[in-house]
Amino acid sequence: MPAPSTFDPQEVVDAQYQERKPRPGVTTKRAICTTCDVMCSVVTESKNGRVVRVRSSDNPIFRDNICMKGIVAPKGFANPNRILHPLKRVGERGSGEWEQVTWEDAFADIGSRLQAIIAEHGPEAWAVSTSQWNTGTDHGLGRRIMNHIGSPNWTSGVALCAGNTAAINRYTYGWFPASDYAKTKCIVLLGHNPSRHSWTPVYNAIRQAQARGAKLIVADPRRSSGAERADIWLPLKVGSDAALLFGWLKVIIDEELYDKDFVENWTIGFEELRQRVDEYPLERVAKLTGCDPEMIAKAARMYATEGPSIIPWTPITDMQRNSTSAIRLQCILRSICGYLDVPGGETLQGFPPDLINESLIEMHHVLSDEQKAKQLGSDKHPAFTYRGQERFRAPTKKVYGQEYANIVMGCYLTPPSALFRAMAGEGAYPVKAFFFLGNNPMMSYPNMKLIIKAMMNQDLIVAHEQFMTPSAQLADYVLPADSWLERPFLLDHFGAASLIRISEKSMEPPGECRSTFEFWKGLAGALDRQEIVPWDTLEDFYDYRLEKLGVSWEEFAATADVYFAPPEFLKYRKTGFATPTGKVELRSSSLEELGFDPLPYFREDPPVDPDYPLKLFTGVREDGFFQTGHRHIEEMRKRHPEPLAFVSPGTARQLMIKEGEWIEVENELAKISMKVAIKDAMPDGLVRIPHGWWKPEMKQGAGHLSGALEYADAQLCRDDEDFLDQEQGIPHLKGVPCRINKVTQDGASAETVAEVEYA
Ligand SMILES: Nc1nc2c(c(=O)[nH]1)N[C@H]1C(S)=C(S)[C@@H](COP(=O)(O)OP(=O)(O)OC[C@H]3O[C@@H](n4cnc5c(=O)[nH]c(N)nc54)[C@H](O)[C@@H]3O)O[C@H]1N2
Ligand SMILES: Nc1nc2c(c(=O)[nH]1)N[C@H]1C(S)=C(S)[C@@H](COP(=O)(O)OP(=O)(O)OC[C@H]3O[C@@H](n4cnc5c(=O)[nH]c(N)nc54)[C@H](O)[C@@H]3O)O[C@H]1N2
Ligand code: SF4
Ligand SMILES: [Mo]
Repeated sequence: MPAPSTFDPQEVVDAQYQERKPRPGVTTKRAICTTCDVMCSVVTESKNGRVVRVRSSDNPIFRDNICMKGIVAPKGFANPNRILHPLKRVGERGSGEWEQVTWEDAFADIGSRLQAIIAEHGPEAWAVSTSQWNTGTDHGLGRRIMNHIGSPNWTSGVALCAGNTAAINRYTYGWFPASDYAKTKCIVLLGHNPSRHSWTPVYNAIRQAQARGAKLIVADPRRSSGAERADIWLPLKVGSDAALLFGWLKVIIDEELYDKDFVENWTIGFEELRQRVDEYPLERVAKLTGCDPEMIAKAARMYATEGPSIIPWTPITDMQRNSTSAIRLQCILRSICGYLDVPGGETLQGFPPDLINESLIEMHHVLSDEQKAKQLGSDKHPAFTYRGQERFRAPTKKVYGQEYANIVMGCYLTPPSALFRAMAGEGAYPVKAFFFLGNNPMMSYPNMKLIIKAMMNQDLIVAHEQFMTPSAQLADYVLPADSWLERPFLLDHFGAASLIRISEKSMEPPGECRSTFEFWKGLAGALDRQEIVPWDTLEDFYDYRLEKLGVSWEEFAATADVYFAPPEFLKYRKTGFATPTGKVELRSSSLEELGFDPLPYFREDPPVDPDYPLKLFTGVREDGFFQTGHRHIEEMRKRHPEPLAFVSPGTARQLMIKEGEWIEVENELAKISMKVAIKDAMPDGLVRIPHGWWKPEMKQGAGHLSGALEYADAQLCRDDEDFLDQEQGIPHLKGVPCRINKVTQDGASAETVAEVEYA
């Protein structure tokens, strides 16, 4: 996810501040924490060559941006579980037996095995999955190698977190906007619930905006901490965001609260949109969302009249059956209310202008059309694949200066489920080599059992990891990765905005841990294609990226906390929008060409299955962990010793389950174990499942996977068509039918109470 610009960049540059004097014997460095994807600017303090402390930045703009995960990071990376040497599997896949090898031997073997797979099955049989913020120094190099070798099959966690939003935003106005928290007058949070230890800078920005009088509207089925602070809380039914936004549009259009000039001059399809919106009178929306129609109308009026308003990117609508429509509706609201590219609204910034951007580094033009057409999933669910994004090439060149814009890395992705099906032998062609870097694929994509099957069916699996995750346990090679304390880093805000920030290297990597840059450089060498990654070191590569500015990395890092080119507002008046028509496409010509409804719509849930009468959503972040990580850190585990499933007091009563009791949460795919936590904030009938649970202390290897088979929510996440967004093929994680089983003393599941109660 892109670190949002929650501050006014000019203020950062203008800020006069003194760096705190280091204590004797202590070296300080300015760094960027990439323990989570919001990427705070922090300061590290080292003694005797090791980082002993992470504290917040001296720069007043960033000063409060730090959370417990950042503070504990040095301890987490120094944990004895850290993988320090390359490991090669011995015995069966998943046997849990490894031998230590050298990087050179590992790459020699990986290179020749990958070449053999490509010779037999074609380059498309090689797939890669990563998450950019973790890998940090990838910078598009993995993609660059794949494009040269000829494989389109790259996927990432960003397929269901921000990357897909970026790709879908292009269908309406050609770019992914950054929300201007610093000047906005009204903030709308669709679920999204930043808090003191979850996305701290965004939390701080929201609090600051509220302190200067900005309004806050929160739509959340749960009475979240954000809902408690909101001016309006809409307690909608889980998964019904798109319906709610139709309600807002109905009010805004009927009451003529939109920006008529903008609509007339800069949009196409308003009349058709109006007709579609008329299908959603407030009474219907109230039924679909469970919200009071008056409150829906009040919130819509607040958004339209108190502006400039922002609807910041929310991961919640990235993970719904109606994701494409829900995202498009947000884009449409921003547009017709006149909030696009204005201060306090949503700014369309383009590439960082003074940097060789990652889309250029990726070199998508070298991948042939024939290979692009082979991208898995692009037939059924093309929205963020090469096929779907093809029609933005020419307009993007016109407006932003180049054809390929892999904004947030989400624009030329393989939909994960299509990839795993092919890996499992159920696709149009075989995929036999799978690499994953900074990613725990088994637990981060839906249908974990399918992914395990897919992994067991591979000829070659390579992981670049810091820890022996359940996914890594099924690899042939686990290669040790460095951390953000141990490498320099140039952050370009995922190619979507004009900010650049820097991170100095604070200490040497332990053991034989290497950066992602070194990983890809090594692989290019092993494939006899050294010329694809011609730079000797990461610093040389950064020198190249900074060429336009005429400074070296060393000079740049020594002087710049933040570098930015001031965004130009209302630029579209000169250039038009980067869509095929040059206008904001309320009715999307591109979606229509792909065979989809060109207007947003709301697909209702399948009828309730009496066997699975409850609904679950996965998510709500735990303070001490990032996603599936950090379960090995003692201090953090003390805070969250076990996975907790949250239910309302009413639901607990009905199911006769008690606080702290172990239960099973079950659906058609699997059952997982959780402890009950009863919370007033939960609505009846909804179960909140924490994401990403496994226990590093439990037995490793196939059949065990360190407890992932027992606890991981990904087992319950469905990827059949009813539970996929039609345009993107991403899963519905917000409202999956399930039931709760009581567990008897000896651990066997008892008669399901849910059945008795709800039948
Ligand atoms: N069921 C379900 N699925 C989800 C979600 C959900 O809520 N429920 N959330 C989704 C969201 S929002 C996201 S962002 C994705 C995230 O999905 P992933 O990208 O898979 O994120 P993590 O689970 O944090 O796994 C990252 C791995 O990278 C490793 N790592 C950390 N730093 C480095 C590094 O510097 N180099 C290397 N090589 N490795 C490193 C960590 O040890 C960790 O194992 O998951 C998505 N999937
Ligand atoms: N400590 C910590 N912080 C993190 C992370 C972490 O793992 N740990 N992960 C980071 C990442 S990658 C991400 S993407 C963000 C995610 O962070 P958020 O965007 O805040 O997402 P969640 O915390 O999963 O859920 C937020 C809210 O969505 C509500 N919700 C659930 N279903 C629906 C729905 O259908 N509609 C609506 N409107 N609301 C719904 C929930 O009740 C919850 O209050 O957090 C980031 N911050
Ligand atoms: S919020 Fe915490 S974990 Fe995320 S970047 Fe900031 S300090 Fe690091
Ligand atoms: Mo995320």
